[in-house]
Amino acid sequence: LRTVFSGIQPTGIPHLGNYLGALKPWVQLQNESNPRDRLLFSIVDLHAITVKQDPLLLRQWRREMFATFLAIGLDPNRSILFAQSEVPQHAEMMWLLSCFASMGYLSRMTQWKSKMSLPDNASPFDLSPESSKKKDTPALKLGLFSYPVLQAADILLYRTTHVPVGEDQAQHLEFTRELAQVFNSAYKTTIMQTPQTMLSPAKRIMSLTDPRKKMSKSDSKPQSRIMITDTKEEIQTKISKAVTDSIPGVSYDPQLRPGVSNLIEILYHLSPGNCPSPDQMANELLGTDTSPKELKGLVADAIDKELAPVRERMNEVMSKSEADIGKLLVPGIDKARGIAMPHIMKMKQEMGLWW
Ligand code: AQP
Repeated sequence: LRTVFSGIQPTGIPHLGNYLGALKPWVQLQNESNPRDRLLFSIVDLHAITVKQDPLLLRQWRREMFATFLAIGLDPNRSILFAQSEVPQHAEMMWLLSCFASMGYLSRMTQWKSKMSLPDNASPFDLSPESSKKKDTPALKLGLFSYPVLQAADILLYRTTHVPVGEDQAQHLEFTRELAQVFNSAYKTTIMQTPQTMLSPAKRIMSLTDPRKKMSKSDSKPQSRIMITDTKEEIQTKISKAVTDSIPGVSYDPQLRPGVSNLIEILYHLSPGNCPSPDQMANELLGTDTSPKELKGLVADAIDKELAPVRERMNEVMSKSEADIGKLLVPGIDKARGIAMPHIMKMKQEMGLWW
């Protein structure tokens, strides 16, 4: 039997990358899994506060993210849906694991560097308050630096066997497995389950304005992403302005033609079963006779077809009162705590933290 855990940060309305890379595969997993599998999907709000957040906006985004869960078809009777901050064991587990996390390993992770717009070879030790003042770079916060430890805690807390994520998270999963093994060997135990990564087929949907960067909720340019609540007109406008190139026809070559290839990739993931790969889709269905403009028309229609029902259900859920939405979250919080608590107890016993 499998235990599946995955999370998403409440840092804005999810975009097409989150939808194809995470949310849609979660619903498929839920609908195809053995009824005895355990599925946990979390709004990881403790991760969101590793960068500055406006409290009112964060509150709104948490609510919108939960509405998104329901709108895409996650079922609170089948999946355990909850916000991370409502289950205090995540923070407790993080502390226990922090005592095993290597600073060297964490300094090589890319997330804190990309969130602070630092080069890949940046070192946390160059970012003490004194040196950062000199360089006009904000000081690196412990929470942002240790983000992967919290992510490992999220996963290991439920003895998760499978973690469905996009490619950007693969490095963190590697770290999680390493921490699990370090803990097991330190206490000569098997209490920590080593989880498997389930990479979604839509590994990395790229920004529409800069197709060499991934599509992201926190990109300052709203035109860079399709939000799952965008209207048909908004989808058409954003896709029609998506950066492509001046090479005639369409072909799949992410290095040479990142913009066109990203659009083909999107179309491919929205046309299940039509073609075995984006490459073949470009060669067989599209080819040199299709102009980038025609490709954009096909992509915009496919996105709208996919997102129209999600949009409608999202509006329905958001029209419920705050109290009614809150009530729907309670069973998930209780179930998550019910799994987390005994596991933390066992860990503490292994560690000598009991009377
Ligand atoms: N562009 C993407 N293509 C495919 N999958 C993606 N994911 C994110 N962006 C893409 C997957 O979505 C899940 C949830 O991501 P997250 O909210 O935890 O944070 P993130 O990966 O940092 O995503 P964003 O949208 O870029 O948020 P911000 O801007 O707040 O950092 C993960 O499974 C991720 O792989």
